Amino acid sequence: MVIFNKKYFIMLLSILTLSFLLVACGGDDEEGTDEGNTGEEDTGEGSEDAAGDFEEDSWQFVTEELQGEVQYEYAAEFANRISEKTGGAITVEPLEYGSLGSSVDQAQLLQQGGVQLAAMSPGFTGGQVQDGQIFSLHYFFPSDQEQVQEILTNSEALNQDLRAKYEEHSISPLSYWTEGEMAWTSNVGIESPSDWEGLNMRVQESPLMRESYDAYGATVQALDWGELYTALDRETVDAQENPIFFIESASFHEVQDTVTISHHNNYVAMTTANTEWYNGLDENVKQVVDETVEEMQEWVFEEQLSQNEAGLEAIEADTDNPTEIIELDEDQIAEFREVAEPVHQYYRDEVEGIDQAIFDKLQEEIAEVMGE
Ligand code: 6CS
Repeated sequence: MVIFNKKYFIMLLSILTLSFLLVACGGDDEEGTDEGNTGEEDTGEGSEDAAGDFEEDSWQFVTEELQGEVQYEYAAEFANRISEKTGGAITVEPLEYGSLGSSVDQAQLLQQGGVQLAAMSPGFTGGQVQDGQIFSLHYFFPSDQEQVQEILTNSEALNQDLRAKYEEHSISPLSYWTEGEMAWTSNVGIESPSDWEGLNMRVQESPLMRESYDAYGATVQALDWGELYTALDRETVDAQENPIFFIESASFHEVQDTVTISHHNNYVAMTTANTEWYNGLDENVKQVVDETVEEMQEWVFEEQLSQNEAGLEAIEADTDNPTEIIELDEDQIAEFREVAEPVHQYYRDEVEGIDQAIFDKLQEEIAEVMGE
């Protein structure tokens, strides 16, 4: 009995060992097959294997803002996500404002392919891409930022038709997003259109911005934001518009007595790629870029929201530089609208090179989102 058991035990051990070896070999085979499948179906999301699917590359992503500000933080987050999705094969270097010249220089650099990616404000190419000036119209987009984001994300007029216009100039807007509502800063405290009389307003390089402020009776001066603090301090310009986070971050409130919450417009930024570079990307890389840009819409919405909230709190808490915050009421806004709305029609009917179909389509899309 004991002997049988010993034999039986040895036999059983042999069978188990053999089975283990067979399973192990079979397992290897199966794993090999799985790996093959995974490789083919890999979405590229963060796996080490993803590196094998992507050739090593490095891109530059230039922004018009400094570290900590919305555009730069966007580029940094984008860089992290691209690196993660490509298993570290592709690195993206975020660049802050000033590292490659002025905002206009940066736009030109993107167009020439000197950088692959840029966060770009339409205001700096308004002279070239006439239709991009639609973002300069006052009281055209809603004031509700959720609605603005919905329009920017889903609009066909913007994401297809306007994109095609930009692409004629080697700029591919992959997405449009809001950096928040813009407010006016000044020393006079702007509460009605007549308060603009005699003020010199700082604008970006967009001819339509001139028309918008001309309608209120102001003069305008195009200036890069890097020169704006000094210009306001020396009173060579009297007023400017920007989202609250940027007013605080660039310290414009230190050299201006008032901030007017006017609800007149939003600060729209675009994630852009050089068109020839983007079109030449391998399909799997293009897919990762598109997917990341899409995901970033929600991320950047939350980012601007928290930066704008923090900016307002910081301005209010800055007792060394007291700033009066004026919020326009409905009647005051109606006064501004009355003067601003004819500029919409002027833009549509008079500005040379405008595609009226884009204006009409976008106007309809806006009305739909606003439930009008
Ligand atoms: O006013 C400007 O020119 C700057 N404002 C913002 C919010 N971002 C960069 C831009 O160049």
